[in-house]
Amino acid sequence: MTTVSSGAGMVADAVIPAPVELEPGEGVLDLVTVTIDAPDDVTARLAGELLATAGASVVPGGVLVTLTPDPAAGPEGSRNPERYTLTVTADGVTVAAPERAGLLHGVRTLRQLINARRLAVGSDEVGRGGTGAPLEVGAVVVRDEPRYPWRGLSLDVVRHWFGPADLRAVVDLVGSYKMNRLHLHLTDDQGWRLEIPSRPALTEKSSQGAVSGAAGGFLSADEYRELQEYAAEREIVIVPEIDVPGHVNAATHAYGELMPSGEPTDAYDGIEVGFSQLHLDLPDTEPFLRDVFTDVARMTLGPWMHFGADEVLTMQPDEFGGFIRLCQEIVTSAGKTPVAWQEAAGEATVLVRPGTVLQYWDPKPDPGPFLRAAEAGARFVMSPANRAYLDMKYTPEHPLGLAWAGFVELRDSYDWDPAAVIEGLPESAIEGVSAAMWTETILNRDDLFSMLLPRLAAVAEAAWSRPGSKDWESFRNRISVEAGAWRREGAAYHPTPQIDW
Ligand code: TNX
Repeated sequence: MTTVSSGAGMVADAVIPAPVELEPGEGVLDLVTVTIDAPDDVTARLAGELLATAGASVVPGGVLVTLTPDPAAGPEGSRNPERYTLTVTADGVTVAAPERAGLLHGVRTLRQLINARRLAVGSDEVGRGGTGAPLEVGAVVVRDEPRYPWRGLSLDVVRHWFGPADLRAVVDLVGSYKMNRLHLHLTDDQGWRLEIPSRPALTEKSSQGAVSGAAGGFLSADEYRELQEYAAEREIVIVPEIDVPGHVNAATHAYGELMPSGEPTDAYDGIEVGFSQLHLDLPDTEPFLRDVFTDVARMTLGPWMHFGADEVLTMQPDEFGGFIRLCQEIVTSAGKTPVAWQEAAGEATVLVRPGTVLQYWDPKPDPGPFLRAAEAGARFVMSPANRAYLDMKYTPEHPLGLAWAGFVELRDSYDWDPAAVIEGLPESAIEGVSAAMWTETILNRDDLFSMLLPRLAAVAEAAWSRPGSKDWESFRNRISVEAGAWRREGAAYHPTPQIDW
């Protein structure tokens, strides 16, 4: 970040992910009370809610916070659709952006500036907001834009079930770090978590289980729509994943005709992977895939549909290739852009169509298949497990999480460049970055948040900020400031010794 330093104190140490440019000015503004002027009511309400979480009261006659459409906003010469400029002067606040996403990003930045000030005046703790101290934010101009368009979290709601209220909390969290995709892993061996109107048995027979006998659940079509609308208001797109042709025991438990024996498989509540599969040559397989993907496409507001393709350990390459081609055809015919795990690149033969998004998770010594896939027009979302799998334990002693990809401390999630993950991959093939949270050992919202925080903020910075703007020591400070907001909101986080809390 370009910081022209003056007397702005904590300002430069508040914003996560690090902005492109932050220029402190002269004077301060007290933001205890604010009045929001926005292009529409929904944006005004959201901006008000965000600033209220930092401790500002939204009232008539407060300091004016003006959100204004402006194509000239952002870093000089930027054409990035999410760019914004936040200007704080002694007279008021303006957020300018060409699109609504940028307006929200500017307010998110302002939320962090106020939060930093709130911490400094000692009104950090719950119930101590009424100290009467001013919330003085120093004058500043922030000009900002993201490095990558896809900045997300992939969340497994199968191994343990997280319902609409938890998912809305996750949407809010993701949004607060300017992330804009929430990918939901909705099906796996242990359960099926989305109502499919043409195939009701999927949720009737396979939604109630989870790992180790935990309670399951599913999103009804209405709940799924409401969640997507909630996310869309915050400029976050929900990406649904129906995982095939492996990880399908919930499907084969509901529909025996998907098995060569014609018999449904038993319910499964363990945590092994790679044992279940569909069969390309069975007559009921393709109709099943068409029904499911067509329904999900119809129910989905966003442009993407993820069809899984990971860890099919029991299948020959020919059959696997047939599935990858078929799924891309079905998803594309249903009007969506296919997304799949890296295995869909293909090994010897390229399997991907131009435009298909591959999610890279298992760092491989041979980049060949991925470079060939990129040449064929595949796009990449980077989720390298040793950096971005936030279900990995922080340390060997950590009570939650798995360890197959190693231990992932905060600094591991922070210190990496998405453009350097696959050697030789052109930067232009990178769509973005996604953290991932698998939930084999994650039982409830506190478990979930304590694994996400603080590491999600580190991955968000890897996705938003260019290497020249990033700095570990600065990030350590900014995290300790941001933690004031987590404490006030009662969000669980892991107090890693890497931070001076
Ligand atoms: C691998 S990586 C999986 C998941 C597990 C996860 C646990 C990938 C696409 N699949 O099935 O839950 O490891 O970390």
